[in-house]
Amino acid sequence: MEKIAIFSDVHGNLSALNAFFDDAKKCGATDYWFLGDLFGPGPDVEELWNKLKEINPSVLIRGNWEDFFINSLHQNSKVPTNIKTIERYIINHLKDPDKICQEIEQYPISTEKTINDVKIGLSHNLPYDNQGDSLSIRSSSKNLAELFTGKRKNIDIAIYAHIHHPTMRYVDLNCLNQQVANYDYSLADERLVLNIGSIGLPFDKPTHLYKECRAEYLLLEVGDEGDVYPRLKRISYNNSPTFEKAIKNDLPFKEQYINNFEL
Ligand SMILES: [Mn+2]
Repeated sequence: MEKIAIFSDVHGNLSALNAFFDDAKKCGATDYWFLGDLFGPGPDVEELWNKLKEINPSVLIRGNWEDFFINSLHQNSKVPTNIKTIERYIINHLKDPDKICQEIEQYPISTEKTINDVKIGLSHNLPYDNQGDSLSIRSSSKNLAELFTGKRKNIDIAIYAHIHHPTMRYVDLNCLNQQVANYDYSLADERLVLNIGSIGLPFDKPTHLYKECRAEYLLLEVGDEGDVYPRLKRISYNNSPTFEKAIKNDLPFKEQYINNFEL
C-alpha cells in the first residue's frame, strides 16, 4: 500500500505545516507531494522553507504565489501592488532569496505520476495555468474536463489545489452538458477529481457551525491492485504562534490576515 501525503497552500503558516507533517508521519506516509503556494500572506518565511526541505517532497509544483515571488524578485511589474508589499516582506525575511528563487523557478506547474498503474495528474490549478477562478466549487464539468486534455487524456485521477476547498467529485468526459435527458450510461467516461484543500488558509465552511481553520491535506492510499482510498484530512492545531509572529514582525495587512481565521 502506497500512502502519499499531498499538500499545498501553506500560505506562510508554519504552525499548520507542522501539524500536517506530524499527522502524516503518524499515519505512515510513504511519500510527499507539494502542489504549490508556500509563502505569503502569513508571517512565516525562512523556517517554512527549511521545513519544506525537511519534508522533502518528491513532487514540487509551482503555484501562483511562487510566481508572485519570482516576479517580485525580478522586479516584474505584473505583480499587483498589495502582493508586492507582501513579497517584499518575504524577500526581507529570507537569508538567500536568490538561491530559493532559482530553485522555485525550476518547479513545473503540473506533472503526472503513476502509482501501482494508477495514472494521476497533479497541478496547482489548471495543468497549463496556475491562477484564476475556473476550477472553483462553482465551476461546471466543462471547466473541470480541462484537467484531462492533451497528453492527460488517459489520466485516471486529477488532483489540484488553489481553491482551498477539499472536494471529491467525478467528471464524465462524455457528458459535459448536464441537461441531458435519458442518458445512456454505457457511454460514460467518468474520471475522479480531487481538491486537497489548504494547509494554512482554508476557505471552506463544511457545516453551518463554523469556517474551517484546520490544516487540510489529502492522504491518498493506493493499493497493489490500483485500488484508491482518498482521505481528505483536517488537523486541528494552535495558530496563536502564527498570529503572534504576524504582530511581532509587523506583517503587512496583518489584521486582514488574522481576520481570515475568525469563526
Ligand atoms: Mn494558489
